Amino acid sequence: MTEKQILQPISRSSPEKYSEGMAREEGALKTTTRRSFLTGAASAVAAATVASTTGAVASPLEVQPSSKSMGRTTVPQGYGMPSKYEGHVTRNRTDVYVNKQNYSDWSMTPIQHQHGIVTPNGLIFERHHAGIPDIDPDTHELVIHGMVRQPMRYTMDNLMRYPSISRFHFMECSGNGLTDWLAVKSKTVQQTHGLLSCSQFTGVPVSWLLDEVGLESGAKWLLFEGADGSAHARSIPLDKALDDVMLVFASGGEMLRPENGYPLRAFIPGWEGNTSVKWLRRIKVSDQPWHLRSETARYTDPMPEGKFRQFSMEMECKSVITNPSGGMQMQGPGLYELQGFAWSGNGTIKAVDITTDGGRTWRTADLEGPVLNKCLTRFRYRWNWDGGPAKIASRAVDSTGYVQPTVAELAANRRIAGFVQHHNGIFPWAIDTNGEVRNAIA
Ligand SMILES: Nc1nc2c(c(=O)[nH]1)N[C@H]1C(S)=C(S)[C@@H](COP(=O)(O)O)O[C@H]1N2
Ligand SMILES: [Mo]
Repeated sequence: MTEKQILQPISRSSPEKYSEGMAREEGALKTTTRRSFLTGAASAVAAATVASTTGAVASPLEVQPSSKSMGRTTVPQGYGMPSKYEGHVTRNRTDVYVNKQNYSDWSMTPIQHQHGIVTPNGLIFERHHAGIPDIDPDTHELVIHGMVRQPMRYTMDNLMRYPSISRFHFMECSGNGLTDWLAVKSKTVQQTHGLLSCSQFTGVPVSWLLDEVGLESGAKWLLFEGADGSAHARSIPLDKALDDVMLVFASGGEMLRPENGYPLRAFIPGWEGNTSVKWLRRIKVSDQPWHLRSETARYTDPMPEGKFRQFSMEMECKSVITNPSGGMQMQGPGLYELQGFAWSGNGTIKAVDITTDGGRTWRTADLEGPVLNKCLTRFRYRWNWDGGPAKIASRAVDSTGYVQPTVAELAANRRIAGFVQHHNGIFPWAIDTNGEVRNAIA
């Protein structure tokens, strides 16, 4: 589907009202249609229509058809679905990579359509190496063994009888932004930054179970292994596990979706998504890491001297403007609110700066609470677009003082050829005089 998101300027006469979140003014009955979805060749004509509906309405409010009849009745039992008018909000595969099979695959979160910090469960990006297994929680078990005093086997029933905790965290694949290194650029923010999600995750801190099995002295690393066809596994340092690693069975208030690890996954806050092993079946305790495929052949960073860096697992501070973003269409000069997300695997977001002139000058954006540890933080910035060519970007700073680097700064510390992991560079969108927004990464 080729849809264009139309961005309406905020009425110039009432910017201060807008800041109170207003969509309607008393008396004049102004409506601010901030966006509308249009297809193909009709877009130019339709865009003009959208523009003309903004502003003062001459006639009094009419009774609309939905008020003249009874609505649909509630089904006695069923799972609620989004409005049929939201059908364009979907997870999508990449637009520039041609995947030759469906087993090692991924789909991306439409972050340009995400309101607030929580990604709906049906829109959490998917990344799997051997398809999505269908696991029955009644037969699924987790084993903890290795350098422990008492190896244990847990059913899902056992695990869910433990006290649990719920935490808001982001999850990002270390390959997020990998197409930005390619010659062919992705168009939308979904495709440049959509290997990213955020939810409230519920589960049991792994430290409680480790306490129960009893660690032997010298224990330093944990193996997490999945029950999927790839038997995906990662080595996690014990320090991290004891700090904040969770065994998660729910996100966004319900049990995990099959694609996200149902019925049980590891959740390693702030670290590359690959470490959060889904369909978790085994934890083994050892005194050293395993140097698995995802720690040697993959998920390593090429360094300038020709070596590869292993175990670079924290997702460093990053941000991106989601509105406006690639593929959207600005509707003429005026006041716009730039919005986006910032996040850091090393703490909270301290500040986000915005440039609208390609990095010459920077100004501070507003952060919207809650600002949580290792969690998406929303930023907003009001900008008066004069209709000229512009280059907009965001730059985040986290609680450690780390500043999101430019692509040039990143490149100076990495060997670019083949470099696909851990791209947290400042990301620019270009706005043309005709209002088109496009990927402007060099
Ligand atoms: N068992 C298993 N766990 C896995 C994977 C996998 O293929 N198998 N993929 C990993 C990768 S690369 C990422 S980015 C995250 C993605 O989690 P999500 O699909 O819930 O977004 O899961 C990780 N855990
Ligand atoms: Mo990943």
